[in-house]
Amino acid sequence: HRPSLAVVGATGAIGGVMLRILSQHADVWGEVRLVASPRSAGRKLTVRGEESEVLALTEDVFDGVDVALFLVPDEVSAHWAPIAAAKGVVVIDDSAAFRLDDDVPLVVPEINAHAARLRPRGIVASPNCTTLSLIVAVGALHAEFGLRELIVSSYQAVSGAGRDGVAALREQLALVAGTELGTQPGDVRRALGDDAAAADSPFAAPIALNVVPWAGTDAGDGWSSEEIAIREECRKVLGMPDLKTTATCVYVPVVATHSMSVHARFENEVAVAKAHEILATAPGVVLFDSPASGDFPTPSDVVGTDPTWVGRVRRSMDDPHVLEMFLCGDNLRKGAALNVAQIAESVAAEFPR
Ligand code: 2RA
Repeated sequence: HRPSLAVVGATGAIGGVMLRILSQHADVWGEVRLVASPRSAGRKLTVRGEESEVLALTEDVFDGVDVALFLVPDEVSAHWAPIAAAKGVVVIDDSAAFRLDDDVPLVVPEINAHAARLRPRGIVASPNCTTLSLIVAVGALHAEFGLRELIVSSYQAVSGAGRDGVAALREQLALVAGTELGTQPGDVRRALGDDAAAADSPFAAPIALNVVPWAGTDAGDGWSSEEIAIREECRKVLGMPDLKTTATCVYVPVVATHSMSVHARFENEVAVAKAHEILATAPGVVLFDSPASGDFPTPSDVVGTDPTWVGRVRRSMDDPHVLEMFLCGDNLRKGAALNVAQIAESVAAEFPR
């Protein structure tokens, strides 16, 4: 039979992208059930060309479901994913709740597809958006050159912080547009400070006319949770628990698509021509690297697309083992919904036809 699917969090930012992906991909599913908080239940959404009513998240909603996609905040997943799994549902979870648990595989199909088959708790986790964009490119280079160290700086889009992040950027941009703000220390902060909408911002500083070097929560010793997530998730997906990894995570006034500058040191000496060859053929990667003709990825040019776009590939002038590059990946597509859909489709293939 064709397995049945539940999409939990169907009304959220990632849920919306998931419904589009399910409508675009080869259809491997029987019934598709849309689920959200009781507040959103009763809304009608379209998936696979059919309108469907959103059901409230309850234990019973998982009756008869084979696979459930959880596209919800950490605390919702932490509570509900084990409930669904206990009913025999295979859960593919996009939250951070289980990513680093030893008995939950963390899967990027281009890198470690096999890991999804061993899931003792019935839960498979999908990495953070920053990890995902990064790892399809770096993992391909690792297979050839042998990765030894990663140093990453991110330029993250506001939709990483959900619909509130996008709302904050739009509201703040409206307040600063056409002004002379951004010329005096603190003038942007002051101009936004009393605005109620700006006060609701999920960002630690103004995001209009600015960049904000803080993403997530305090992880101790000066690190943000997003920086630790990149380190631990890259180690887990690559199966390299001792990989040296340092990240600095920064929000920028971009709506969707995260960018990263990457310094990767390898065991073997690297050559740009060989790196180009690998990146040009790696699944999930597009090489776009002719900077003299203006060909390099930018978030506003690649938003809405599936792959990680890589450009500015250079060999370090000081170390023949080091590649520098710049990459962009849509944090809502591969960075979230697409990777979850890819894992789910590989699980669907396990069901007898
Ligand atoms: C972000 N990775 O991009 C975080 C949460 N999705 O903001």
